[in-house]
Amino acid sequence: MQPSVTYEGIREEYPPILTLRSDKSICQIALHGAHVLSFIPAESKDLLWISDQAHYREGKAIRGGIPICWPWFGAHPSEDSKPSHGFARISTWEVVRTGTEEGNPYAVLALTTSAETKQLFDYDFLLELKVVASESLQVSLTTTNQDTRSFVITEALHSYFDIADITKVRLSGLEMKSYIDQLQHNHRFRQEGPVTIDREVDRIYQNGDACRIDNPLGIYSVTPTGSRSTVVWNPWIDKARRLSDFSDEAYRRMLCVETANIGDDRVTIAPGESHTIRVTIKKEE
Ligand code: TA6
Repeated sequence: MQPSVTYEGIREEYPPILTLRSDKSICQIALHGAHVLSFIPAESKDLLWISDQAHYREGKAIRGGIPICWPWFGAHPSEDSKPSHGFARISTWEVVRTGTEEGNPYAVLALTTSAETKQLFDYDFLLELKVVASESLQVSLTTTNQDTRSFVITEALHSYFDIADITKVRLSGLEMKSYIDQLQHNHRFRQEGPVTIDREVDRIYQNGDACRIDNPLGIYSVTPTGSRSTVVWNPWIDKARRLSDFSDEAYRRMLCVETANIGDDRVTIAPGESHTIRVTIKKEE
């Protein structure tokens, strides 16, 4: 099979999507939010989870896959009226180029300053997402400051993984790392041993190292570059029920391990400078 990059819609009302296809994997990306929807290595199931109640419309983030949180993570620091997790994931991006690199299909999408973005983030910027699909999935988000003033961002590649049964997951690689527990008044703790999940978890770890998600579907590696924070989130029963795009039992199937720069790890970018955060996802077994 020749590696290819093609446009194809998967649902009538769905924004256009790109499909990166080779004999190693298939990856789909929606232009809405430059949102990686799926990554299916050969002879495997999708490593990413998408809600069967996801919204596919303007102004809404798609629940699942890899939403891009930019230029802020979580609630806006001072203006509640601004969209949670920033505006990158609810904007329509442009396809800049596609092709193959060492036999692997890739796509580069871009979002840049507009009147709408200036309302929310009063700086000139260029944001580029590069996705390369091989046996692994490499997602790189590059911010370039096109303004005359420095600006500060927080960011995340907010990856949702399909792990089949949350009660049978062990997340390793965060041992002895400190973390902020967003469910315990942002108090700091230190991780003892692998992370297992038996309740709502929403933690920001001080971490730039690779993690491994050992689950009933296999072992997934999540390797960050240019990232010093890792967020681990599962909404569990009550929060999942409060989310309109989450079926009640869906919390059992998913786990977020997010490659980020948040809080003390925020990034200051000087005029003309660029910064890249990257995650490489692979099914190891
Ligand atoms: O994953 C970390 C987090 O900030 C959680 O607190 C939860 O809110 C999640 O992101 C999803 O946020 P969203 O705005 O997509 O519902």
